[in-house]
Amino acid sequence: MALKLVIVIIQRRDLEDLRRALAEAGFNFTHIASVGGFLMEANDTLLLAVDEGAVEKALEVIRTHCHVRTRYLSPASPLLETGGLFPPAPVEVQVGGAHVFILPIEEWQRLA
Ligand code: 2BA
Repeated sequence: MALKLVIVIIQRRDLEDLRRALAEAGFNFTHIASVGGFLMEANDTLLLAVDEGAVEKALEVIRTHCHVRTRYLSPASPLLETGGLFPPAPVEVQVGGAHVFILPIEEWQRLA
């Protein structure tokens, strides 16, 4: 059976639930602490090597445990820096549930 590498980027708040659910469903994974390039906030990346036939199950678990949240950003304003009176309105940003990349694995070796 073909193997796939599932790379999942999630919000930190979803990590504990998702870790537990993936472990209970029998998935092995590696957790890497990461940082989003736009918000520059801590998020988390999980790497799962799974049989092709188990990818849908993994996605189902991820879908169930990763939630969309609304964040409000206060953009830096050149006006404020020069003493202007009107701060810019916060910008609404939807974050999550999860970004998932699915790649083929050409070869997997465990070197011991
Ligand atoms: P961040 O890069 O910190 O992005 C956080 C949220 O900010 C994004 O949520 C999106 O709603 C917004 N955002 C990102 N870039 C933007 C831009 N240029 N203009 C306006 N709004 C922007 P999500 O889309 O749910 O992304 C959550 C995290 O997933 C990202 O954190 C990043 O770490 C990762 N990610 C998203 N797309 C990716 C991609 N194509 N490749 C690699 N990582 C990605």
